[in-house]
Amino acid sequence: MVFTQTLPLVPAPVSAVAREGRMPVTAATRVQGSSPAAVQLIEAVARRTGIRLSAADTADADIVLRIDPAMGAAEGYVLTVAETAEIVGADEAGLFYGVQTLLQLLREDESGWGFLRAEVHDAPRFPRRGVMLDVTRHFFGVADVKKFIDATSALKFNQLHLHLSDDQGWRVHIDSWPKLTELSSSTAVDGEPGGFYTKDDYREIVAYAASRHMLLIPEIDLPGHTHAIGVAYPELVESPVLSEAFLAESAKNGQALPVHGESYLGTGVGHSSVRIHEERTYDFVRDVVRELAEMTPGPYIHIGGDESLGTPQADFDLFAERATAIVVEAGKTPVAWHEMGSAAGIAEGTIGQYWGKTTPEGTHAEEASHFVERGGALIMSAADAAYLDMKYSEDYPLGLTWAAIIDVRAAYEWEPTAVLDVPDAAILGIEAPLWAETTRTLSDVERLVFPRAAAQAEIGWSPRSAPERNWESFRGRLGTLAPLWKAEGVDFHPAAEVPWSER
Ligand code: TNX
Repeated sequence: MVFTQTLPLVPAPVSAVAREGRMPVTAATRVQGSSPAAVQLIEAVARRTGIRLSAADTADADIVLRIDPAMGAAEGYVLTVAETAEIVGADEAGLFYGVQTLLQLLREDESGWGFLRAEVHDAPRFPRRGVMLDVTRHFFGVADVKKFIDATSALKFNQLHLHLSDDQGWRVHIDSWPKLTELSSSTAVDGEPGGFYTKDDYREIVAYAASRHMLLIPEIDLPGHTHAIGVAYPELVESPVLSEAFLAESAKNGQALPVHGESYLGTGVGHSSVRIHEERTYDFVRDVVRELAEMTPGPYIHIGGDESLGTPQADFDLFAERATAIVVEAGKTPVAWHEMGSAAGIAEGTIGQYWGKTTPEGTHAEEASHFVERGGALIMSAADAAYLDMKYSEDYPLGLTWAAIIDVRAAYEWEPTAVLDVPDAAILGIEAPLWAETTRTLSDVERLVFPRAAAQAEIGWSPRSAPERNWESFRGRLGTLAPLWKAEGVDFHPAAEVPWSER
């Protein structure tokens, strides 16, 4: 059996050699140091096994964690488990990832708990490995976001993109435009309750993500997906543009049409736009970007740009140029959905997020390539492979189908450098978005995200040439995550393609 020699690790490391036997884990097992990674290890082992390892500040502890900057590769680590265990991180993130790998080696058998013996050398393929959570169509509070961070950072994702504004709601407080949260945050799709993050909530999420080595990327979606802005400030937003397709879709779904200045509870897209030729629009964008930049330590601000279907092309391009320039003036690097690549003068260095298909359609590839021509780079979120909100199967109760039906194998089998005709170096990494039209609870979110996020984690982290980097190996390794998710209370879809293990 091929799986018996394979270590139960996802994402697959650069190299891993299984050794004979296990290192027992008992209450007498001592972990060196009080580093954040050591504390996280002790807490995670306690949650999983009920055994609380002791902290001991001696170099002869049973589990030693240390940083060696000479190791080079950012986020890399070397993990050795024999009589004792050692994790050497290239940096704090590397140490954290070494701990995540060690936790996947923690297994229970007839003799009790132990770490499988192994020697692992590891570092990521791509510097950016992201997940996106849409908190607009349904709102998820701080505790939910923290749990989402825990479960995704354990798969070595290092970027959390929060989609903070859309037609259905505005989800972060902005002091200079207070009506946004006062009037535009209380509802969600189908009239479900909404919500928003205070500035303290937002800072708490940023800090929590950082403690798990995840960088927060806030998105304010512009110039479309802005109906909610018009509920608070009607003068900033055009009247809804209702295309034939939009009317048909709304009728099919039995959803009321959007009305200027009133909350929108449907899921239609492409009907809204801010006023492109009003200076006040840019005062608004400047204030929002400034306040977000002040509370976002990471280098990026996402300015949206998708599906502005009712906005004339020239207006859209003008807006894209001005909005990205505003982000640069605020000292941040703009990120935008690939449509903004239509603007000749988009700010230099803007990062494009490609959400077309694995075989590009229409103008998508051309728009995406323009970011690279302007000195920027790309994040790949191919909708028919990496989208976490697509159904697993036709009859799956959650999710949408417009891009594809994505089973676990389809989520796994795509190559981010093979989609567009750009140099490999222009691909910063991948991002897997979870759009929240159909997810009312965090459990709903988790069942769409897990296990498919693990497939995206492996695509983002593991070398394309790693011996285990194939579906047959992946499905076996993936199945071994079930007991870890159960111990953490993370719901997942037990897809029939995967041989799930009990322990
Ligand atoms: C398209 S992908 C959208 C979102 C929807 C999503 C649903 C993208 C940039 N925009 O507004 O939520 O499809 O899958």
